[in-house]
Parts: sequence; C-alpha cells; structure tokens
Amino acid sequence: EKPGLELAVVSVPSYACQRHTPLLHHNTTLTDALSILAENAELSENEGRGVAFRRAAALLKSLPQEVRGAEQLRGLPCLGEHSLRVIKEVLEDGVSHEVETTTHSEQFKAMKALTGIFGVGAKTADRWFREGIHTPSDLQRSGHTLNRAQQAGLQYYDELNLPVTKAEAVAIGQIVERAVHAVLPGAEITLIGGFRRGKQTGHDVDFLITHPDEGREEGLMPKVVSWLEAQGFLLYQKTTGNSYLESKEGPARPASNMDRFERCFSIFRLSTDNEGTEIQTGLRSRRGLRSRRGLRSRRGLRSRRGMTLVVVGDHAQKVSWVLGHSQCSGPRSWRAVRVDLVVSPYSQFAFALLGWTGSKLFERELRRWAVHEKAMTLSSHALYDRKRTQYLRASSEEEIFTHLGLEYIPPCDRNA
Ligand code: TTP
Ligand code: MN
Ligand code: MN
Ligand code: MN
Repeated sequence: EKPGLELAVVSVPSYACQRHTPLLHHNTTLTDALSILAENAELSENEGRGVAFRRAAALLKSLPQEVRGAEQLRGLPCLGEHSLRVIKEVLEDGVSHEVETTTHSEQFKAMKALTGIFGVGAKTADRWFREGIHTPSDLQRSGHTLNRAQQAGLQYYDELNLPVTKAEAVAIGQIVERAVHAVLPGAEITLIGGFRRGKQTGHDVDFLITHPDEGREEGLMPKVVSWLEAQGFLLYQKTTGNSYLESKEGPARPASNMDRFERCFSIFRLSTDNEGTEIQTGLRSRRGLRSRRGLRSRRGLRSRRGMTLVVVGDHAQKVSWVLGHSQCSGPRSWRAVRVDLVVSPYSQFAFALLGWTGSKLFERELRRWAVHEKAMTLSSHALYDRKRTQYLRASSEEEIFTHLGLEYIPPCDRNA
C-alpha cells in the first residue's frame, strides 16, 4: 500500500559516476539535512566523514522518487550507519536533532561566515574562531594582517555571497570572449562548473579556454588579464602559470584534485546596467554622478538623488539592497562576481572539461572508480592505464567514459 516500495528491489550502482544525478530531485529534505552534516565535517577538516555524508546525499539525489519510509532504503549502497540514522530521524520526526544542533551552533555559524570570505579556508577560519573572531566584522576590527585575496574577500563580502545568476554568467562570458579573442583569435571559450551542469545560479562563473593549434594557448592568461585590467573589468586577480610539465606527479601516482593548468582566480566588476538590473541607491562621488547623468540622459530617465531608478526582479532587488548597504559603497552600477579562468592545451581539453564540470563529488567518484575498478589514474590532464602502462588519449568526454568502462553521463546528470 505504501507507494514506491519497489525502490528496495531496484539495484542502484554504488559509484556516483555510474548514476544519473539531476539537479532537481525528489529527496531535498533528506539531502539538505545530510549536506549540513557534510559541510560541518568539512569545516572541521574531517574529510572522510564529509565524503560519507556527501555520498549518502548523492545516492538519494539519484533516486527516481521520494523516500517515504526507511524500509525503502533496504539494499541501497552508500548509506552508512550515521547517515541512515539521520535519514530515519528526518523521515519520522521531520527534523534531525543533530542537524538542528549543528545549524544553531556558534562554531558552525562562525566557520560558515568566515570561510564565506574569499581567500579564507577552514584552517584559517578555525584559528580566528578560537581567537574569538566569529564574523567578517569581527575580523575587520581585529586588525589581522590579511593577504590580497582576503582583503578583496572582505571588501566584497556581501556581494560575493549573493548567488550569480545565469544572465550574469552569460554577461561575464561575453566579456571573457572579447578579451580572449582580442589577444588570441580562434581561441575557444567554454562555460564550465555548475552552469554547465544546468544550475541556474552559482557562487562563481568558470570558463575553460583552449586553441585548436596546440601551443598557441601558452602564456595566454597574462595577456587576457592585461586586456581585462586595461578595460577596468578586474577588481582582483591571481594568475598561476602552467606547471604540468615540471610537476613531479608521475603517471602512476594518484593525481591530486588540484590540477596544474594556467589559471586565474579573479573578481570581476560586472556592470549591472546592461541587463535591466540598473541600480542606484545614492549619489556621492562626482565621478559616479557624472556617469549616472550620462546613463539617465541615454535612457531618458529623470535624475533624482538617492533613488532607485530601475530594479527588475527579485535578484536585482537583493543586489540593490546589498550594494546600498555595504559600508564602502558609494553609488553603484556594478557588482563584484567571482570568476575562474582556466587554460588547457587542446590535447588535454576533454580531460580539463570533464574535470572542471563537476560536481566535486562526481569528480571524486570518477577518480575513485578509475583507480579501484580500472587500475587507471584520471586527472584533469590525462588518463593513465597502469596495467598497459600507457596514456589513453581522448578528444571528447564520451571517449573518456568509454575508456573507463562507464556509461556516458551528460553534464546535467552530474549533479551528485
Ligand atoms: P566550483 O566553481 O568550486 O564549483 P561549481 O561550479 O560546481 O559550483 P558553484 O556553482 O557553487 O560555483 O568548481 C568547479 C569545478 O572545478 C569542480 O568540479 C572542481 C573543479 N576544480 C578543479 O578541478 N581544480 C581546482 O583547482 C578548482 C578550484 C576547481
Ligand atoms: Mn544536497
Ligand atoms: Mn563554479
Ligand atoms: Mn570555480
């Protein structure tokens, strides 16, 4: 009589890379609970525990229907004792005591707030927490010496914690394309990360850049960055050169999840005028005033000091609110957006694409599958077959899945 009892007899494969995991699924109450515990474990630098909760959540995300009772979980992989206990509690009581305690704990709240600062990891946040620093404001007041990334992270804290919309990602993509084509015509730019998996929002925007003539992409990033900087598009950037060839990472050694491509972690200055999300909450600087006037006359809007001219949609409202209330903002017609740029040689493109599309758990599961089930080493650069002692080439993601003996999983189903 209970609907969905057949779940128990359906066999579900145990690696997330063997399953289709769509963005929208049927068990969000359960996966939200498990994700909190995963996050807490990661913030406490208990990686193993974090992965266990993430795997359990990913399993639930891949199920074709809602789980209504614990008996439906019989025979399913990836559900450890702890995760099962939490799931049963949520199914029976609607909430889990451990999850509630975690979300309300001072330490969890502080660690989330502090690691929410760009450039701050769990180790640093924990050190600060133990010194009594619980919020970005506490940190600001503390007088701690911050590196360049952390300074930018603090300066743009509120904005960088607003989700980036697909429309904003597309707008950033157009800027990146102009920059790349200005310095290397024929280069190809691909939107990667969460947006490639079909997410409608993200914490940043990720792009992969390559060129069909191998070698032409070498040293591309500094040129792109110079162009962007000259045009005033960058609020922060840190570029790292390609270190793949010099790396001591032999093929037989398990690849780390950090790759060695030329890359740039940046913060873009995205104009909010282009998209109907025009924002104005106050006029202070002359420069701002002048540019606002130009804008207004262009659009035939009446000038009025301190008034929001055009705010379209819920997201624009939020952006407007944050910009209007951040301590250091004068009049603003732009917002800060985190952007990651990666450059890959053409022959490694398929591996880079697969490695940078995510999700993080999906990537982890691919590498685990490769090592444990196929005696292969997968990285964002290459796939190495340890039995045949050779690299396996691929020019598409499909070929990599084939090499790995896996059914092809499209990006929209990699939301593990
Ligand atoms: P993220 O941008 O961190 O995550 P995301 O795009 O999936 O989610 P969000 O929408 O919140 O931004 O990372 C994107 C992918 O890039 C992820 O699969 C991991 C991969 N990656 C690397 O391979 N190497 C790296 O050094 C980093 C930072 C990410
Ligand atoms: Mn989840
Ligand atoms: Mn991303
Ligand atoms: Mn990213």
